[in-house]
Amino acid sequence: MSIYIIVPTYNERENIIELLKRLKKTFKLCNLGYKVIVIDDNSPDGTADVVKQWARNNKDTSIEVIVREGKKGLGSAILLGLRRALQDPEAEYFVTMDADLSHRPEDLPLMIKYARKADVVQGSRYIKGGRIIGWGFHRHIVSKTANILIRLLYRTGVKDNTSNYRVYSRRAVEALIKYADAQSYEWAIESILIPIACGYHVVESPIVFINRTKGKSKLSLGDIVRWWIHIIGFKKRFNEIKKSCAEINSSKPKVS
Ligand SMILES: Nc1nc2c(ncn2[C@@H]2O[C@H](COP(=O)(O)OP(=O)(O)OP(=O)(O)O)[C@@H](O)[C@H]2O)c(=O)[nH]1
Ligand SMILES: [Mg+2]
Repeated sequence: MSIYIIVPTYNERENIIELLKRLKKTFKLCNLGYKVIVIDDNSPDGTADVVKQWARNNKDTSIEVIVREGKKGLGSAILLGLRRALQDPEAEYFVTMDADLSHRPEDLPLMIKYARKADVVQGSRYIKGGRIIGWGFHRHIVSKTANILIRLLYRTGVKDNTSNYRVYSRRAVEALIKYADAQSYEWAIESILIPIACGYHVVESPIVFINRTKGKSKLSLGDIVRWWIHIIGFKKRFNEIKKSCAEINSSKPKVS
């Protein structure tokens, strides 16, 4: 079993090493192997160099760093990482998580356990056992209303549709690579709605989301507005993907 962890970074020098250390400890405790792909957009704070040096000092060959020439957005960074991971024929589980320690590595073993029976495991703040620490009123309102809207518009049946902490199966990643187009924060929406449009099984696993305490958020007001527009605007594409997947499935020979 091979687990790939895709981590997009932009100016995460203050967080990334703690994340790598905690991932190492977590996987050691549950005796699982893993690989990390960091996709850095040439962060001015030298995030990529810090990771490379840490991997060298610790003789850690499980870490790969891909550096792009400039800030090109969270969504395109994750897609590149997923594409890279898919090149490994042994890769079975694909994790996406933020570098800012909002997504705790300690929540991963349970998510991976659920991944044995699902195409997408959504790290969920809105089911029993899940919660959010450190958000102000405004962030709670944005997240809650976005989730209500997504549930109503797309009937996802999922309580938390917007955290990027997820585990995907191989075929779910293949669908994302085929259909996803999001360059930036719209990724969070497309990357759950595409597997759902394909009829893939999504389950939720509780996570404790902790608002970043170090480094700066890259999420601007403009990003939030574009995000809202995308929630509504993606509906047409969602229906097209649904149709395309249904056609592919119906043309596959049935196994009896
Ligand atoms: N490679 C790359 N990574 C990015 C880019 N924008 C954000 N990231 C990373 O994506 C992850 C999420 O970004 P954040 O700035 O934490 O955004 P957020 O989690 O939506 O917002 P906060 O709740 O305010 O932290 C972090 O690991 C960032 O470093 C980008 O343009 N390129
Ligand atoms: Mg964050």
